[in-house]
Amino acid sequence: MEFIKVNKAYVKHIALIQLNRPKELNALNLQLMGEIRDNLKELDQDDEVRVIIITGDERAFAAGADIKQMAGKSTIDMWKVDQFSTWDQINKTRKPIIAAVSGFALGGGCELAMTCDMIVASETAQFGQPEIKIGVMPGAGGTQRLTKALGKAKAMELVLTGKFISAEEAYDYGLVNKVVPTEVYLKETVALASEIAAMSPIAVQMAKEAVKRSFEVPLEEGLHFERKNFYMLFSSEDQKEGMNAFVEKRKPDFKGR
Ligand code: DAK
Repeated sequence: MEFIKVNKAYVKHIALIQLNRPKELNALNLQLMGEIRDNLKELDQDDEVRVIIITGDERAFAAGADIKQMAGKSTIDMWKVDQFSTWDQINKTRKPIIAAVSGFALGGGCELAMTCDMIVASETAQFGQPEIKIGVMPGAGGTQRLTKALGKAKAMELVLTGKFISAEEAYDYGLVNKVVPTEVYLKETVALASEIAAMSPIAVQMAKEAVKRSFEVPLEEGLHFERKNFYMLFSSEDQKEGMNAFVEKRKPDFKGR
């Protein structure tokens, strides 16, 4: 791997993917995105991993897709590369993914963070979709996910002017889960990931699937889907362990079975 670093056991049950193009503010070139896709696929299959964190560095989570790589491309060049299958794969990851964001999360960087399930932001984080300033528009979900998170008025402002919002503002709009001092943003993300990693990984993944479904289907269909997953969990050992532990007044030890 050239553009990311991966630690499968950063902390017990928690894997860390760190974008590693610091000089280019972690601009997302095709190879980097492919590396994220391939590693997420592998981590999703690894029973030891329960939660995945994606981060950059203090200055930038990612300042967008690599403009230098895209500048001379034609429609057909872009079509042939079929980047969307990479982004779709990220979106299909069953395990929860938390973005630990410091500095710039712009364009594709903001879209990558929003494709994750939760975002922990440092005080210096800035979010935005500045594609409009370079003659294009968001292409990896920005117009949809930002609008669902921020509402029409604010999303429209960000997408049409390219201006950034601060971590605090992103928190007020519900785009991020929490804002913490820069020195501890990764530590705080690990703390959140650890809380989730202590739960039944099967229940976590089915719950994630059901929450995500709520963005795509009408309420009745979403409720039906939720019920199916709820019933399915009663055939897991973890359900017995969790409920027995409660009755016996002890901490559950979930095995992911
Ligand atoms: N691409 C390539 N290089 C970048 C970059 C980017 N997005 N952002 C920064 N860099 C590079 C700079 O060129 C500079 O390199 P050198 O000149 O030193 O070689 C280095 O990183 C440091 O940047 P600056 O010198 O500009 O640093 P400043 O602190 O002055 O400014 C900045 C930071 C983040 C405000 C500025 O760098 C900036 O405006 N960057 C561009 C932000 C942007 O427009 N992002 C949106 C890009 S378009 C798709 C999926 C996704 C997308 C498209 C398609 N498909 C699935 C098909 C996404 C598109 C985008 O994200």
